[in-house]
Parts: sequence; structure tokens; C-alpha cells
Amino acid sequence: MVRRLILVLGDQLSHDLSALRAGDPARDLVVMAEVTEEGIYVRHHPKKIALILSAMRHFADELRAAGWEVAYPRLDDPQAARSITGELLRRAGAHGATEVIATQPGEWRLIAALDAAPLRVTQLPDDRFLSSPEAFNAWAEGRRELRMEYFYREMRRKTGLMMEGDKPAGGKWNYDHDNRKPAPRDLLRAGPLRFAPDTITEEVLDLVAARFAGHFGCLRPFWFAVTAAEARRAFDHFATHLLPGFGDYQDAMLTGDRFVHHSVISMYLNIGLLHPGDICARVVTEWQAGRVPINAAEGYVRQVIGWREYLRGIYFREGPGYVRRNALGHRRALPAVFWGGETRMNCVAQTVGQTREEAYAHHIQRLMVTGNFALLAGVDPAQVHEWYLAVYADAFEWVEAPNVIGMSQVADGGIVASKPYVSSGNYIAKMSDYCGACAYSVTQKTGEGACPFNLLYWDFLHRHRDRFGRNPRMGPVYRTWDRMAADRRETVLRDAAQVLARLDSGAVV
Ligand code: DLZ
Ligand code: SF4
Repeated sequence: MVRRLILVLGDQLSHDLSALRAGDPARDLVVMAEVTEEGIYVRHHPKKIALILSAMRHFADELRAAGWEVAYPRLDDPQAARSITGELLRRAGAHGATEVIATQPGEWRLIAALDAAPLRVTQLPDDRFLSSPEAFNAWAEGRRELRMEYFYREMRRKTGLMMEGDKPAGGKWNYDHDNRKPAPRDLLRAGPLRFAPDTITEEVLDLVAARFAGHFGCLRPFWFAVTAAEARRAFDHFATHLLPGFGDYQDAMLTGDRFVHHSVISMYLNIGLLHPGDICARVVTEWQAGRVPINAAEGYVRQVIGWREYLRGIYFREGPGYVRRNALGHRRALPAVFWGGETRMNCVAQTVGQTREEAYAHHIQRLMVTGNFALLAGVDPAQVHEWYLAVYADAFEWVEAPNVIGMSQVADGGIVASKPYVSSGNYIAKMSDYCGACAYSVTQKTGEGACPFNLLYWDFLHRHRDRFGRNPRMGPVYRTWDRMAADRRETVLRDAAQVLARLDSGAVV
């Protein structure tokens, strides 16, 4: 019987993967491949590459133990091809196979590469989700606006999570209103569970250090989980120690505590070590047992069954061109500060510094510090997108692109975000302890020492008045702007232009 190849990608490390379900261990050959191209098509953070390669090696061992034959070239194998499709062709030649069974990749680039390969490739749906692109399209059909909140309600009904009959548990669908507390500095939080590298991981770390030395980011200390069993322990630790405060403090940012109450498991979820249904069930159990308040449980479940699934629906609905959208016509090059260049803005320095060390920042750091700054400064959204895709361990295009192009940079023309998520320094001052140690003054609105967010905020709104001026949710801010004295408005715009000129000239901002 002619052998078939079963492709398993680095973010498809689930034993119930559709391609594995369709295969037969007695007949088929699993192909996994460490390839240079996947590490460099954007220059991924070394920690992210190490996570994926180590988790792939552990997963290949688990597959072998389960009876599969696995072809697995390592990155330093001189025979190995440089790309996924190159490796499939090489294996097909060696084994006389013409047929490949794959699970559809989470990125149009690879979907197209598999389509174009001179082999018979079947791309099965990736069903490790609670919804599907087809179900999303059916929901979206005929709607004028694709609001996450309504999709989320449908997902609550569909999954039955936190429902009492056809009503949401506790009477409200969304408890976000309770979730905006700044975190007290003196709380001693457990932080995410850390794992010491085993010998497999140590080998990978040496390899990544040698091969991707020039990439932005610290490789060590490396403490991520690399197997499903470890990832489950990491989630368990979160559910026990941190979930109770997750709701209250989910938007808080603290210098001395990078993870606050976040679970830091998105990277495990997105490479297949955890399943969204399992983690939601656990969260609901904690809430039902009275160990976790409803605002924490609902907030967490919403991120997983609402936000995450909604963004995936948007990515596949909008098609391959989505990552090049630029509705606001932003053209500025990504400033050097994103790659660790010097800055006087403490919030940006903290967020980028943490990103460099951890390959992780939480959602408000990503949305309201770096994302906010890039949007206010008018940075080319494609460059912003590539940055996020490269530097975060959990970033895969299906989830990262709608978050960045849609939610953060409103470059999709308002499909994901009904208004731009922009703020002056005031929001950052309220939600963090960054401003106290900053060279700028957050209360200063104009002049040299003024917080750049204060200046760029008004400059952005002024520049894009045609687009946002008629948005009812933006009405109050435009009225505030209009009430300012004309000479003050002029000063703000002049000072903002100076900040932008400094950015363009490479001067420290
Ligand atoms: C991100 C990544 C990296 C760095 N390396 C590999 C690899 O060597 N082999 C592999 O199969 N997958 C890798 N990946 C994950 C892929 O880039 C990912 O499957 C696609 O971007 C689709 O989400
Ligand atoms: Fe950031 Fe402005 Fe606060 Fe400085 S003053 S930390 S630049 S928000």
C-alpha cells in the first residue's frame, strides 16, 4: 500500500488533530519538520522559536510512543529542506508517497504554499476550536456590523457555558465594568508556573542561540511549558492561585509584576498543548464551587470562546489581503524603540523591555501602550503587524492579524473595532505605575516635558476627523477638543509635530 504523509506543523501539537485522526499509524508516515523558513519569514523572538521546536520534539516522541512513525529533521540536519513544502517533497520522493493529509494551517501564506505544492494535499479543517470559519460566516451573513459581543452571546448559548436556561448566569452577559481596577502594588502574586528546561529543551536552546542570534529577544532564562502535561499544570496553577483576581485586575500594569493575574497560557493554547473547551470547563468549575467571582470567570471565558474565536472568524472571512489593509493611510516606519532603541517614555520602555525578555506582554500593554503609540504616531500597520507576529510567543497570524490590523490599528476600516482604541497618557497613568518613573510628565499637556501620548492623542484625532468625527462614540472627545482655546490647540499640534519629527529623525523620544 502506498504510504501517505501526515503533516503536523509546529502549532498543531494536539493528539486529536484532524490530520492524525484521518491517518493510520500502520500505513502512514507523520512528517514534522524544523525548518529555517518558519523561523525567519518574520524574525521570530528566540524564546518563541525555542518553545515551538522543543514542544515539537516532545510531541514527536509522544507520537512515536503512541505507535506512529515520525520523520523529523532537526534544524541542523544537513539533509533537511529549508521549507515545509520542501520537506514534504523530499519525504514524498524518499517514500514514494504522492498524497499528503494536512490540517489547514493558521496562516494564508502556508495554506497557499500547500495548495501550490506538486503533491495531492488534502487540507482538513482545524477543528481544535469551538467554532469554525463556516459557522462564523453563517453568523456574519447579512449583519451590518460584526460585533464581538453578539458573537460571544451566541457562543455562550451554543456551548452552554455560564448559562441558566437561555439566560446568562448572574443576569448579565458581560461583567467588564467590574474589571478595570488598578492593581495594588503590595500584593504578592504567584506569577505563572515556570519549568526548568529538560535535556531536549537545553539542546534546542543551544541550537536557537547558534542559529537565530541576531533576532530581537532574550532566549534565557527559558521557563515555558513544552508538553501538554506541563501546560495543564501551568493552567491548573493559574486557576488555583490567580484566576480569582483575574477579572478585577485584568487591565492593570505594574513595573514589578509583569504578569499580574494573567494566565500566560495563550502560547500553549495556540500551539495545541491546551484545548479551549477544557480550560473553560475548568474556569466554570472554579466559579461554580464558589472559589472564583463571576466577573473573573466570565471575563476569562469571554476571551477564549468570544474574542479568540471571533478573531479567527474575521481572519478567514477577510482573506489573505487583510494584513495589508491600511484604512487610515498610515506610512511612518516602525520607530527603533520597538526593537529596544532608547526611549524616555517609561511605559513603552517597560513594555518593550518585558517583551524582549519574556516574549510576552499582556493585552493592555499590547493594546494601550505599544499599539496605542503606533496608532497615534501613524505607523504603517503592516510593520506593526509584523512586529507583533515576530515578538510574541503566542502570535500566529490567524489571531495576531485581526488583533493588530483590526482591533489595535483600525486599519481594516472598523470591522473589528467600532472606534479607535486610543488614549492620552491619562489612561496609562490610571492603570499603571509607569508614569511616576517617567522622564515626561503625564499631567503636562504641552511643552517639552509633556507626555507624548497627550500630544499625539489630539494630533491623531485632529488628523482623522473626517473619519471619526461623525462617530457618536467619539463625539465627547471632539467636543473637548473644540472647547480648547484655539491657540492651545495650535500649540498641541505644533508640539505633536515636533515629537513626530524627532521620531522620524531617529532622535530619542
Ligand atoms: C513559528 C514556527 C517556527 C518558528 N518554526 C516552525 C518549524 O520549524 N516547523 C513548523 O512546522 N512550524 C514552525 N512554526 C509554526 C508555523 O510558522 C505555523 O504553523 C504557521 O505560521 C501557521 O500558523
Ligand atoms: Fe508613558 Fe506618558 Fe506615563 Fe511617560 S508620562 S509613562 S510616556 S503615559
